[in-house]
Amino acid sequence: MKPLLKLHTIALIALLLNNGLALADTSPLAASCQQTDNTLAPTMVAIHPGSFLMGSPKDEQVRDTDESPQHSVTLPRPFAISRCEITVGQFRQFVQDTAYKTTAETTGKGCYSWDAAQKKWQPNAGNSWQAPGVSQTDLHPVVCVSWQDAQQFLDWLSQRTGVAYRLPTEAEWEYAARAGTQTPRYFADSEQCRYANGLGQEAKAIVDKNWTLASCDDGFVYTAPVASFAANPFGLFDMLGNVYEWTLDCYHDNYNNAPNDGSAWLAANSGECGRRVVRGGSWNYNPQFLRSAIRYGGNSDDANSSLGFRVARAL
Ligand SMILES: [Ca+2]
Ligand SMILES: [Ca+2]
Repeated sequence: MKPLLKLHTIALIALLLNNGLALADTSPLAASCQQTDNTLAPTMVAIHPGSFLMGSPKDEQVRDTDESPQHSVTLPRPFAISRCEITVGQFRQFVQDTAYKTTAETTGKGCYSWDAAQKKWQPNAGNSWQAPGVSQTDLHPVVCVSWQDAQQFLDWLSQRTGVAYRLPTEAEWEYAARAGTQTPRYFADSEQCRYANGLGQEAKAIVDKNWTLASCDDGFVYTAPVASFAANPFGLFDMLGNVYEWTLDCYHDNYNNAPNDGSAWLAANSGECGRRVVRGGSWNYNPQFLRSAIRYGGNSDDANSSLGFRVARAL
């Protein structure tokens, strides 16, 4: 088997080079999220084709019924996914180029934000990606962006680079997050603060006393600059935690009749396309809920200060 594996690896490297994608390197992490030869293009990681079990087993703690039934998915082709969540700086390039106004800014709904005094999420009409109510630099993940805003960013990025970018499908997202693991998360439970920005002891002051926090301190009460934590086995940062991520798929409340080839599941089988699947949990998530299988349907025009996105493309 070894020679075959070697050939496969060589072929993939050739594919990467042909597509102008960077292989994993050891350059400073934040800088590695953006290609240096094309400042518009996010750094992408090529993902091998393969099979995995999507969803959670019935005995996984705090799972929801929408993660059932667990089913086998085979992705027949390689694809690429951005190494990091899209940053404020990357989104700013788009807005500066197009004068785009996000749904939070145009609908009057603003952005759902964490009210640390009231200890609950509240719509805040004054909050947007530029002022999400938490302190952000250009290296933080962009938040307060709706699914519709993500589509506009992707259209612009595709036009400017000549490459068709899109959101990852839900199956691609979970395959990339699991990175070969079948456990609830791609790190040991005791290692949360090394791998993910979730709720640790640092967040004590902003959450209700009854909330469960990790026993460690991860150093970030709200969002962290992308790639502040260790990568998963595929070299992807913040798949769990930091900010939730939009995917392409319409929401279904279970996996009955879900596609098994990694394609996007849209309106078929009563998909709710006004809601899009959101993945990965966030800085505001109880450790038990930071899981590769967790999912919910967010209204496509909703903006939230714990919700952003990453991009994907075919190879
Ligand atoms: Ca945290
Ligand atoms: Ca994330």
